[in-house]
Amino acid sequence: MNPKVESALNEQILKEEYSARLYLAMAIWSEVNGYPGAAAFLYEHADEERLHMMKLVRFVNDRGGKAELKDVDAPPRHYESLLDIFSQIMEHEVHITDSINTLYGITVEERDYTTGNFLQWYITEQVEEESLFNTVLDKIKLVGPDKSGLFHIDKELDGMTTVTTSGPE
Ligand code: OFO
Repeated sequence: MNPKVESALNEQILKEEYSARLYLAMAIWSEVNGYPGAAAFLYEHADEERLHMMKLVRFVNDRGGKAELKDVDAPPRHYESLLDIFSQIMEHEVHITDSINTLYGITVEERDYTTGNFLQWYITEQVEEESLFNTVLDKIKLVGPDKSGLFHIDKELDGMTTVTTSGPE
């Protein structure tokens, strides 16, 4: 495997692993602060991020490279509110989208079209995630600090599954 692409994929593995930990930390905060629906949603999303990481791990190894695990930072433990959580999620996902786009750019520069093709799944996934989280964030902004509004949003989040883009396993 092209060493530049391999190293960039390994950086992305770290980012996906951090994403899983970030959503886990947010789920824990939501659960102990009276938002069981948001907790269920975020626990599920943490699992999904781990799948994003695993898909990269398997790809790197299958293509003759070696997936590397690096030190993962601890995510924040304290959050101010659901608004704070979903604002941070949006910011984080925009950063992940940038990172996937940069990675895709490296595959083009290195003429590694197989990896570029594989990354299409992540590009589509990011579009869907940003749209989903934007919808949730808009709703939270709309109700503001109103407790009964937040109660309803929390209930709605319980039934909302996080997006999984179908595609190559
Ligand atoms: Fe949130 O999609 Fe992976 O990181």
